[in-house]
Amino acid sequence: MNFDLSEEQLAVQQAARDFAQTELLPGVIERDTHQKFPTEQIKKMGELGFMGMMVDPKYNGGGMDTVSYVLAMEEISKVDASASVCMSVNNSLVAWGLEKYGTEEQKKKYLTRVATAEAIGAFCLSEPEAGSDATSQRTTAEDKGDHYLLNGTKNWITNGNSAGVYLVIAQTDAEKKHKGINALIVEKGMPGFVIGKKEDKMGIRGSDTHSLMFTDVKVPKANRIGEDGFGFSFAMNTLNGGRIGIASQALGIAAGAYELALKYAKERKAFGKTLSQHQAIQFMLADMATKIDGARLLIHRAALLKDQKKDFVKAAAMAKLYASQIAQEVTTDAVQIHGGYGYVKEYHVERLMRDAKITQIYEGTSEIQRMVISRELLR
Ligand code: COS
Repeated sequence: MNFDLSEEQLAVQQAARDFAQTELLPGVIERDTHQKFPTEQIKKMGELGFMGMMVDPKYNGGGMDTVSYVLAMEEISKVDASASVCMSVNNSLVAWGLEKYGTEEQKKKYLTRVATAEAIGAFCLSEPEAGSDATSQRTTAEDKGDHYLLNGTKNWITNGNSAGVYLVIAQTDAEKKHKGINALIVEKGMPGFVIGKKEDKMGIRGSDTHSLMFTDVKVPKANRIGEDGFGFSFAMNTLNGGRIGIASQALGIAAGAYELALKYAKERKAFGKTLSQHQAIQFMLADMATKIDGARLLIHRAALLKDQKKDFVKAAAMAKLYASQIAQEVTTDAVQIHGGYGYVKEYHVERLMRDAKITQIYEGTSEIQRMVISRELLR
């Protein structure tokens, strides 16, 4: 067992930390308040290689390992969870899915642009009546010979308006249930594809979450990922890895709030001494730091297993379940340590507390993670 990070991994971590402080921190409160997508920042993240970190360099990626990716995700999430969810979806769902299962033609046409965020990716599985129950897809992709005719509505789609490339899951043959589902690459601007309403969210307010409507959208057969009927497996396999990204986001949110609380506790005085000299606060900080370390170890193990091409499904689900849980607890404690200041926007921790909640919901709720974990334990 080796807990040391390589020089390259440390450099990636430092670069992400620097970027977050210099490029993401300014304006993060305003973007949250006004629900403004970090367009310029994501563009720069693409140029710096944060948007296709694990992609092969021949498709414009960074060729890095998953451990480097989770380190960068943690640093970006400490400051701006809206930017980091865009980064997570782009890297671990869209880029990974295209690279692992796409044809050479699809990789050249789409992955090369997704990896640099020239075209941001979106992953479209959830529907108004199919979130956790993902096999109940109502969106249909009717087989018309050389193309599919796509009809239906997708909900809560991250990067919904800012994306250029959409991976859409749809039912082709309902009789075959989940084995009749396909994953299609849809481009923004295809006739019949309309971006629907933007959600007004509790947290990650800088990220653009939309519903999407498809009416008789003609998607060429060449845009199907994998064999006919592979769509549900594609979605499941992709989400297995995506959960490592969201776990890292939850960890970063927790760690960001903890770092702010630690600093504040050393500065703020009450009853003639700093907060950090009160045992009540010391014990809170100890619990927060222990939870963060526990989450980090689970995440790094899941990332390492993935890099070693070993089975990481249970490890990823455990990492997401735990990291998202402790993100609730740690951010709430960080607000508590800040007292009244914690409840106002300028001190950042209230935003982190709001941002933390979604990590227990998207890319598989905590209940779904428990299903995944217990199935692995009991099979
Ligand atoms: N990894 C790979 N394949 C998986 C899988 C996983 N974690 N979980 C299920 N599958 C496969 C199964 O092996 C099965 O395929 P085969 O019939 O070829 O063996 C298929 O998926 C259907 O599985 P199952 O019969 O268990 O389906 P269920 O409807 O009972 O449950 C769950 C599937 C609940 C695990 C699935 O619907 C799920 O993960 N839902 C959450 C989806 C999600 O994360 N939504 C958020 C949207 S993205 S923000």
